[in-house]
Amino acid sequence: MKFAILDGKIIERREAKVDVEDRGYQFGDGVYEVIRVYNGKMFTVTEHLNRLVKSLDSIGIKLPYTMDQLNDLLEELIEKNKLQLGTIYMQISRGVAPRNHAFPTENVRPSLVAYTKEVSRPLESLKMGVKTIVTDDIRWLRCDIKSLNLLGNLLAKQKAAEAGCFEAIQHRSGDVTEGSSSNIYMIKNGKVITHQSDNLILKGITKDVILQVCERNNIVVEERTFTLDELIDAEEVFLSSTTAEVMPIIEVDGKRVGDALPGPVTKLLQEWFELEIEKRCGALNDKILF
Ligand code: PSZ
Repeated sequence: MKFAILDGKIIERREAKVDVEDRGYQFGDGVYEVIRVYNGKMFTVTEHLNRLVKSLDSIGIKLPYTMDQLNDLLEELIEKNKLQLGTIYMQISRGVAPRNHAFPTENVRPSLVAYTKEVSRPLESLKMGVKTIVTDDIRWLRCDIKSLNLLGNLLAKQKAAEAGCFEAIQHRSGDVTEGSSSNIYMIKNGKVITHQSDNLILKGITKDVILQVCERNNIVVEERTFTLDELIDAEEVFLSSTTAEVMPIIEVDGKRVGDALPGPVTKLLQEWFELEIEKRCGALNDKILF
């Protein structure tokens, strides 16, 4: 039997249902997080919970639980679901109220939902790299909020899927922002270059870990805007996310990156990232075979 969290309680997964007037369901009026679990332990959970609170603050939802309570609930959920390798999906909406664009005035309790999923590491793709397409970034101007509103991201990802690609790299007038569900990086003269964490991208937790690892290993990082032309011309390209980790990109819009194999800097970052997982969550059974 599987379990889920519904409004602060752990209940059977199939009993976890929300009201049709939940504002998350009607408006996407809420925020979410996806947390990776390795060896039954949450990776960078504090960073994810901090980002959750930041997202909530920016749309005026007060979290009805302390960080410690949330952390304990999530740990209990992992235990009850016997999750070793997978993800936790957690979302908070403004709550249930009669449909009205303006926020409810009476005290409405935000809805919290969380559940787990078994997800293996994408080892084959991590070793061989993935293909991508390029598409217009048609999203709103607060992509720093991890909002439930994902239509722009979904349309981009669907375009990638239809092209047989792993990810869609989005751009605004030729400036690369981020993937539909990932951050994007290029390597130029051995330097790691990625979009600055402003309102146009989500500040990835994986990105944070990668930048820390770069700093410790004296890899120069430039956080700046870069163009599609620079990207196509780069020595190496990769993306990052909670589940994709450090994922080499070998093709952009049908054009090969370098010699269409994961590059040396990307591979180093992958090795260091695995070490970081092991440091925080213990030894991994299956690793990327370099
Ligand atoms: O399972 C999946 O496919 C996941 S889990 C998290 C993501 C995808 N993506 C998060 C994300 C995102 O949605 C956007 C628009 N930009 C960047 C990221 C990377 O954020 P982190 O590293 O925190 O997962």
